[in-house]
Amino acid sequence: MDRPLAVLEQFQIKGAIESVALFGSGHINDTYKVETTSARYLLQRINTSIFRDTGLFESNLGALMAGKPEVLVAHIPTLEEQWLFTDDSGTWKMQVFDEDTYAPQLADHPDQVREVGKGFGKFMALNLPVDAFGEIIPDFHSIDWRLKQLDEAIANNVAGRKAEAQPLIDQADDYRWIAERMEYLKGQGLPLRLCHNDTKIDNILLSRSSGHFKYVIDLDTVGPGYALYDFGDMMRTLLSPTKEAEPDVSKIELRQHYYQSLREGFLGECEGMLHKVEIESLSFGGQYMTYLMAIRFLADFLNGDMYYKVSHKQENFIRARNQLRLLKLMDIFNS
Ligand code: GN1
Ligand code: MG
Repeated sequence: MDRPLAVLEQFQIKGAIESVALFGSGHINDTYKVETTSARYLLQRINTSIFRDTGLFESNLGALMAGKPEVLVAHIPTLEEQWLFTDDSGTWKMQVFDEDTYAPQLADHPDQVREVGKGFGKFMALNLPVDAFGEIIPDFHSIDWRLKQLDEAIANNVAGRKAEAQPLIDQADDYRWIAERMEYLKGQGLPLRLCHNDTKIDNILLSRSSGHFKYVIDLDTVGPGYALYDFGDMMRTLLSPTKEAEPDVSKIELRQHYYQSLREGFLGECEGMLHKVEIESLSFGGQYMTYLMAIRFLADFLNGDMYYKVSHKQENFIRARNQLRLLKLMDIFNS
């Protein structure tokens, strides 16, 4: 608690600090909610073992904030007019917290799904020049790189979990065609876009009063990508009524009417800028992102939970198993 307090003084905040408390459920960074006598903020310590290039992180954030887009929560500069503050306690950033908003954890109504789709559709429709941004985690959404990491994790078997993971490894093998399909689509001229690259349901803030979309949050991974990445990660996190670590695999479902609402919400905002090949590959995006996350969770399980925060030693196994189950349900999108 002492550290965030000292760090807070480095940002241009209003009012006297009343409270600072841990907040949220991200897997990577530490987030604190800050209340002052006149405003509410979120302070975040960036995990620099994952976001290593803080210079690029700051320039990406600056490029995003330059036009002060309405779809993004305002960020607070430091006293030196920078977006990040670094000292020996870490690298920190700060943003406004809007009390009228909430981040939905699970989708429970098609209208809510439409609003989430609308939010990330508006983000896509910003259509910011992709060349002004760098890839903060190189090859972040490259399925080839993720499969290579999985293969290495299987070969090294550092945590001795390979035998236990074998049924999941076998299921994952059946979907290697997804990598080939992606290559094919790139060959068909899929254009690079400025993507959010982490379009989970809880990275949207909805208004508590109206239920309508208010802001896109978690801008850490904004950078070059393909429209199907952003649409796909929404499918991954909105179509099933379950959390990533749901213990009961039989509860995983694919709600097709939610898929329709999601498409309407998203395309209603950005259809005009998308090429035919992008629109036609949106549902494949769900398969792509679900497969990618299955591989990432599985590799992390095999590596002994080096990357994702876990609360017990089965958690990454369960996350991978659940993604593979969802992926199986997405076979209906095979054309
Ligand atoms: C991580 O930390 P969080 O929850 O924003 C991950 C995403 C995954 C997500 C899965 C930098 O995001 O790619 O989709 O977990 N972010 C990074 O819940 O690896
Ligand atoms: Mg994130």
